[in-house]
Amino acid sequence: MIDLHYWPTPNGHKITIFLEETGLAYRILPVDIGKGAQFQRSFLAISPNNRMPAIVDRAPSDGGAQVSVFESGAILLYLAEKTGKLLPQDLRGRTRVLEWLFWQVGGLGPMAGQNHHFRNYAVEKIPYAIDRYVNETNRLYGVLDRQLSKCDYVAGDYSIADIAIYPWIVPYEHQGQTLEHFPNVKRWFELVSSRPAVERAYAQAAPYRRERQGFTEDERRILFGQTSQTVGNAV
Ligand SMILES: N[C@@H](CCC(=O)N[C@@H](CS)C(=O)NCC(=O)O)C(=O)O
Repeated sequence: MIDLHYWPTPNGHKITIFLEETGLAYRILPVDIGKGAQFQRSFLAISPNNRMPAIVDRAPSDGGAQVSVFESGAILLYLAEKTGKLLPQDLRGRTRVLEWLFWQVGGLGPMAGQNHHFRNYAVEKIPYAIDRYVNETNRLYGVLDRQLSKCDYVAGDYSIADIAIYPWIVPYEHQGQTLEHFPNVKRWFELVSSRPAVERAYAQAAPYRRERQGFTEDERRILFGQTSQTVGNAV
């Protein structure tokens, strides 16, 4: 049984997709990031970056004490190694998947995240910041499109690379992008969207979704107002 500390955001969806694809038993422990649950001491003990997702594996493959993992890329890698699924074992196949996994966690995720922030969430609309992140997201979509012109999935067969990237393409309209400009991304996006496990993973989000758009003042302070001094006293 895997404990998944989760909230329905792109980084959270990565892990439910993996778990649904592989059938590993799991339970969701919600981390309401708008209420500051990510700063609770018990959560910081397993996720020192005060971000979700994080997992606790109570039955690790070495038979030892439970293992906790934070950072979505590290979690996907850990679970792929635990199950022997969705990550090739040969040197070249594995390296290719890891390249695109790291491309997502180091590039697409942070850039699209800042794009969401400045384009959609910031009270003050700063044209330079919006252009910078919309353009950089656009460049990254172009990189992905070129890669997907060579293969059905990002790194050969369907893998943790696709699982990491897909949830960051789902909100493409919020990133000021259109898939019509990226035909290979569009084809791949439709292919991944139609996977039953992906549909089941997104269905897990339903109980935690809120109707209201935008953030309250408290949520803005909790999500966008932290410094090194406030973490741990944020709630
Ligand atoms: N690099 C981290 C990013 C995780 C992350 O940013 N999680 C966000 C939600 S998508 C979060 O927990 N935000 C809470 C906050 O900003 O306080 C990963 O890939 O796991």
